[in-house]
Amino acid sequence: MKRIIVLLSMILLLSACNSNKQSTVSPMKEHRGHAKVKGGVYLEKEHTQPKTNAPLAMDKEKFIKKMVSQHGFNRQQLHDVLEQTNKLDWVINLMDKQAPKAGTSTVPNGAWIRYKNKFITASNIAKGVDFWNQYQSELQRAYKQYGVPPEIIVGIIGVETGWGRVMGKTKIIDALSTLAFYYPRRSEYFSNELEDFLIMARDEGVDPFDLTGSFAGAMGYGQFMPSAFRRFAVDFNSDGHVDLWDPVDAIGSVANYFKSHGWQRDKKVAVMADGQASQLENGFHTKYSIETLSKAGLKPQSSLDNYREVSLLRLDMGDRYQFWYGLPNFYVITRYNHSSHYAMAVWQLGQAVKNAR
Ligand SMILES: [Ca+2]
Repeated sequence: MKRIIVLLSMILLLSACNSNKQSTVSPMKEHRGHAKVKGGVYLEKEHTQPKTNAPLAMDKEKFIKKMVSQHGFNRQQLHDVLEQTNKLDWVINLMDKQAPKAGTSTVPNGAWIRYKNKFITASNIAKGVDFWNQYQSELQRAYKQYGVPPEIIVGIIGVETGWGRVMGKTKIIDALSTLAFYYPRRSEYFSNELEDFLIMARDEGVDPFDLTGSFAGAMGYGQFMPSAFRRFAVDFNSDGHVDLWDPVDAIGSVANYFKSHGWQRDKKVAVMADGQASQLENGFHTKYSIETLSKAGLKPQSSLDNYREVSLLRLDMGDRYQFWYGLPNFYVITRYNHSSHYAMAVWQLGQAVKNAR
């Protein structure tokens, strides 16, 4: 997934405290049907939306041509479907606000503490325990099959959606068509996502206008993007459908995502260090030998699972920095969202829920 998702998750989780639990009935199940035209998507009813005259970042006709020639979509129906989408200017504004910014603080100011406190709270831990207890057998089955432990799956679904409480209310087709056709900076990425989304809706027999998610098109319990759906989502409850709004399919899909990105069964994630090494570059993408870190002044607080090469992680605790040895499984968590804070929050939330059970 992308950095945008975690920022969204933060906003959503903050608002989650004030909102009631959403219906857990999957929109996939509610609206599953059959397409009326060959190569078409299923449409529950005629969707009529105002047309827009704004300039295009990507040629709609070119997109339609590709969907017809490569995936056998019905040209006229797809044209009509895209005509009925809404251009969401607020989505473009939000995306602009989240464009990468340069420059970070050089003195500790508590950035990690502020981030962590959005997710690792007593109320969140209690909700995580409930989720774990409810889906204990499925979480165990996922661990057995994919090697990914319950605390990681529980941590991901907790940080992403508060265990299904906040899965987003934006029409995915509006979000994705807005970003594909009216947002040049990410147009290529989002037109590919729109492509995968339409294929998903057609394959699963759901009306694409019925599916809601984040403003960037992330869906369901684990906030999968459509491309992740096509590559990694699985039918973990064996009902014949792959449904990101079904908690059991989401559990299997998150586990499969991790396994596919190189998760190593029963290996550690990260180990805290004694000492300081502020002179070294840090981040999940860095690579150091244990000897280099030792010479810099760091010592692991427990075994490093025989790894000889690690990343150097630095958490801003407000009054000081805390250093960690990042192991390969930590890097795998960042494949879900490219952020050390994100990965650390997922892991620590999962651990906290595990300890509270
Ligand atoms: Ca299923």
